[in-house]
Amino acid sequence: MTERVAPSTDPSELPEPDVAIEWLRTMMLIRRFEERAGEMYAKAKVGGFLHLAIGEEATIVGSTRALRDQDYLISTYRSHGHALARGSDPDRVMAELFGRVDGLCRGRGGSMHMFDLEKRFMGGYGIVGGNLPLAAGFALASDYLGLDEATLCQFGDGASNQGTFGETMNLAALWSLPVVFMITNNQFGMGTALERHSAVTDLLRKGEGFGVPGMRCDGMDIADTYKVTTEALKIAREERQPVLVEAVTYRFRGHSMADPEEYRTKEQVDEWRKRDPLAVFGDQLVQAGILGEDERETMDRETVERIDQAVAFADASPHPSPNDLYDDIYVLGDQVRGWYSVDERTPTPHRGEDEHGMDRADLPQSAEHAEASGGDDGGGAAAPTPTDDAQRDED
Ligand SMILES: Cc1ncc(C[n+]2csc(CCOP(=O)(O)OP(=O)(O)O)c2C)c(N)n1
Ligand SMILES: [Mg+2]
Repeated sequence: MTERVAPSTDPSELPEPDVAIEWLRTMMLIRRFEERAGEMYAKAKVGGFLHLAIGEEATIVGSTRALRDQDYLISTYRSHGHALARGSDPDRVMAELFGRVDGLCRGRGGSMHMFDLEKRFMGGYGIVGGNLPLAAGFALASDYLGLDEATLCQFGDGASNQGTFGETMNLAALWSLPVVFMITNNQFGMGTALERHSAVTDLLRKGEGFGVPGMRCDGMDIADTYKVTTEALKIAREERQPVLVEAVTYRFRGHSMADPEEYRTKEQVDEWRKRDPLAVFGDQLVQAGILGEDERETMDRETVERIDQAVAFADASPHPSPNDLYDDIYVLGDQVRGWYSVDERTPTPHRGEDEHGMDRADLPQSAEHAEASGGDDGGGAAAPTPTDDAQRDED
């Protein structure tokens, strides 16, 4: 049996038994899901890329359990676990990996683009650092509408070097947005170790110069992650002060399924595996008398069966029809009104894409154009017209 390191949280700080068991069950669900996803990828059931978060379960579950239902969560391409932790149906998450119509995004997103608006899980983004400005946008919307919601934005240690990081920290602090930024510091950006990609390796300090204070949690310890994220969300929500949390964790698998892992030693991986969040937290619950060893095994067996069901569901779901290829690409005129919206679907560039540089007089006069350029929608501020845009270009 692998040697295990004791958790940093004192047993007296464990949550109520039913809460603790739910945390463990969710971490198990993510672990077993991820393992099976890797197998399905090897069997070519899953296309594209596949990034597993095995080892990072305590960071995912500890932080998301600090959220309220109405709060927003946004993460990266390593996000199957985030969808599951937020309560998305495992059947539909697996079907999304398989690219099937019953997938969370009807098979259009795949592994990197999970999205579940109902659960306020806003993705799933492939562009490193691309989710930070979006998170600030959600927080701005909540703030503007006077709603008591907060946003949790998770991204990697590598993403903290992106330009979007500084830009977003600045505006979030300037506009007092209710957002918590969490760096999932798993020690690597692809094959580059933290000390080789970031001049500042105390990542919690990277927001300070922008007015965003930092906190750190043990991302291998679910109770500590929960505690620190709860505190950060309270500050963001009540004091309108964005916070940066560094969750120190590790991924046990390669960056993606295509990673030969030549940049780290087996010894280092083994050292971190002693801190496996599922094993350590499970042990702690058994020692505290919250869970029997047999119950723990039963939970695991039930989890494996649940994943069997998800795979069967995904396999039985049809592939999307080629006829649907152009669905959900354009914003149609009857969905969002504006001069940019389109009113028909074609496989060729829509005429709307050519309208930016046209003189107003030459524009086709559809209902959408009439409304947006000062028509009778009574909606207050008029949408920008191509003429406005042309004017701005000249500036
Ligand atoms: C803008 C951008 N640059 C480069 C990449 C290629 N890329 C994909 S993942 C990755 C590493 C990111 O590391 P980190 O932010 O630490 O996240 P982790 O993969 O460790 O979860 C890179 C460079 C990308 N997807 N987007
Ligand atoms: Mg990383």
